[in-house]
Amino acid sequence: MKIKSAVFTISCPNLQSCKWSPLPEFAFIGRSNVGKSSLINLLSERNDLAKVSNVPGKTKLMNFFTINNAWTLVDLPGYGYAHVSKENRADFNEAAADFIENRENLACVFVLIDSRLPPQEIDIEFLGWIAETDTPFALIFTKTDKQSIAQTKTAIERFSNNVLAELDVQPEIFSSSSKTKFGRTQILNFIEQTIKQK
Ligand SMILES: Nc1nc2c(ncn2[C@@H]2O[C@H](COP(=O)(O)OP(=O)(O)OP(=O)(O)O)[C@@H](O)[C@H]2O)c(=O)[nH]1
Ligand SMILES: [Mg+2]
Repeated sequence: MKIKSAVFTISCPNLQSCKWSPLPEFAFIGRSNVGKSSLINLLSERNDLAKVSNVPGKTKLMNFFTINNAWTLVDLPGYGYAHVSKENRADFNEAAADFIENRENLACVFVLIDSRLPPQEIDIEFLGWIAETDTPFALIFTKTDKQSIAQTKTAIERFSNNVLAELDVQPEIFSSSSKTKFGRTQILNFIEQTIKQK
């Protein structure tokens, strides 16, 4: 897919303030600092579309970017630094949870996992939660440039055997590096296919 245009449209603190849109939306969520904003910049081929930072918790609002006037990337706040919700959902941003459960035109949520770490409790909890919603989701193992291909493969296998095996739904799995651009084409192809199936 060629990216002809990538435009920031709106930031929303909650679902109610998100404008209705006919365009399919693809959202990115994961632990703070996992690389959500960097991946959005990689996919859109824009270095500074989404704000990247070394300070975890940089993205606090839900940020919307319209691509090719045809679909939307949504940068969701990272979990792991948010407060625990009152309804005892997993420990992640309540607005993001509401968005994932109730946004009508949400086509897919990409859950980002740091490929260098053993399965993290908060990721396990989040996946357990999202698998119980009707929302389609896929996984992206990030920062693959920081280790060997074999190490990433082992990490994904370990995650699949220990975490995904427990879920009723089996998500697509991608890996990525915003430094080497690895994974960009596969993720964009998946987005393109998902839009066609709508
Ligand atoms: N080497 C490497 N560094 C990365 C990669 N992706 C992100 N980073 C770095 O990781 C840090 C966090 O990246 P962000 O994209 O801001 O992470 P985020 O998930 O949006 O973080 P929050 O908005 O705080 O939740 C930055 O210093 C990035 O440069 C990657 O693929 N490879
Ligand atoms: Mg961010």
